[in-house]
Amino acid sequence: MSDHNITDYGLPAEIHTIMLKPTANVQTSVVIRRGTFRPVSATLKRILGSALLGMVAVSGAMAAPPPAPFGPVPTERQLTHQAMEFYGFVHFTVNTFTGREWGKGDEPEATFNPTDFNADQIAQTAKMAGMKGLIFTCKHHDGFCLWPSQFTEHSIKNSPWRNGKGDVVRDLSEACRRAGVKFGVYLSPWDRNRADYGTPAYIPHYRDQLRELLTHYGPIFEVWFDGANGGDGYYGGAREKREIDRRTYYDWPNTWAIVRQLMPEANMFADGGPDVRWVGNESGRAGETCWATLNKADFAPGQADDSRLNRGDRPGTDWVPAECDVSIRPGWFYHASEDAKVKTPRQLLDIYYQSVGRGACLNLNIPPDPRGRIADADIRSLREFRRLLDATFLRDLARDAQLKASNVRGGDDQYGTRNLVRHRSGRYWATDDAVTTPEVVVEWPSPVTFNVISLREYLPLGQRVESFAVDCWQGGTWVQFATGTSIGSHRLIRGERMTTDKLRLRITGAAVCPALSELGVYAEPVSS
Ligand code: FUL
Repeated sequence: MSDHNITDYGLPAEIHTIMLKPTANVQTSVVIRRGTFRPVSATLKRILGSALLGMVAVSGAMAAPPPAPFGPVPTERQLTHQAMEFYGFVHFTVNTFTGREWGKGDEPEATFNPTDFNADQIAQTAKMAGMKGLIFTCKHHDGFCLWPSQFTEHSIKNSPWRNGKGDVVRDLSEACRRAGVKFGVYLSPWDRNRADYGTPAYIPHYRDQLRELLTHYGPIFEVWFDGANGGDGYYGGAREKREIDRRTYYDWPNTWAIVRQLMPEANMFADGGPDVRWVGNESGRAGETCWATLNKADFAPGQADDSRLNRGDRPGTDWVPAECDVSIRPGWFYHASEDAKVKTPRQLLDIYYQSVGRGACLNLNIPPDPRGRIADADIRSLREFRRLLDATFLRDLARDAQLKASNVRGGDDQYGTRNLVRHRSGRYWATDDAVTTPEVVVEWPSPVTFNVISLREYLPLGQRVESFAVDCWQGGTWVQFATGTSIGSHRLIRGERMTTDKLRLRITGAAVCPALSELGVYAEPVSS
């Protein structure tokens, strides 16, 4: 309900409320401050009348009700997370010094001894690349803790680095805050060092470590639960193979409850969620069709149907969007032998379009070297990748165009096409309930050249669109530029460069009337 105080008619201070037009969910009341009631003159009635009409227009009291949400919808926590789109992983531990990818758990603590650790250099690299957060491997499968955990001796406190007084988790979390980059934690459930791994005694230990990380290092935006679990290891000297029941061993519901209680804003990543799901591969590629919904009861960390995770389930019971985790190098940890195999800016760009551009988040791993810094080769690649992205998305050509839709909900400006280009929070273009296959024509006064289309659905109303097509006006006829299926939080379509003064988005299938918050048109720089 919105109130308008009219105080400039010289009326005394008693308050009367005039209900204007109650609609399904919008009511506007006009509050007039008055003292003694006096009959209102004809002129005043006229003034009041037009003032009220104006206010009705401003307040949106005549607006059509918004579309009803469809299917599962994201939580506030998930919305915030999906909006980040691009963040990074930092894999750093004893493996950085042994050259392994999976430490066995028997590495002496003295193994960890970076020569020139610089948390700011790592956080600033992430910021330069455009990452909105960094997730740190506080403990990988080898069990070595990169913070001085009070629950184990197998940690940094027994390493020579800073005479055992160092704390990488502290340094990196603080450097991230200085850089304006959010901080997240990876705590491997599998611990190849612990003698009690595989027995019930390990679970309280794992939870103690989780509590330490969630209470000592400030806000955590994501907690990453790895599905890699069980197998051979040191296990306190037993040196044997230990299998666990991936579905029941960790008692996940009660482990996750700790995160909810101590860090309610954190999103939890695991194979099938609860908040963010694995995309089913480590190459950074979401499915060409990628739904944000999933039947999450079918999954547990380490028990995953990769192709379903890659694509999502539709219909699906829960909102669990995908995250694409991929390393800038072949391995997750730094190996000098891979210095020449750092992904090129173009490879990173392809990954971006196939992850962020398919409605998933991109979690790109940048592993520090034995100095404790990101190597030059990685920085060079990230810098050029960022430059190419910025050069592409600096200017939305649709902002210079006229956008006309075949239908606008209630014929109402509130749901008009300008919401597709102005990106005002909470605003979107929507159609009447009965219209599920509308189109929008984008027209420029003179031809433009583009090769990237950007679409976003208004996520609080669920994932509604099931297929779409984009056409380009060429030689007096429509030529198809691209077709697609899921849109979700973001869909980027990258094609051949086209020059035109008219473009058309056709929604060719939707479960219910569409609600889109963006239709952007961009051009990659010719040299890229
Ligand atoms: C996997 C792990 O086994 C890898 O070492 C790495 O941490 C990757 C992100 O997840 O499951």
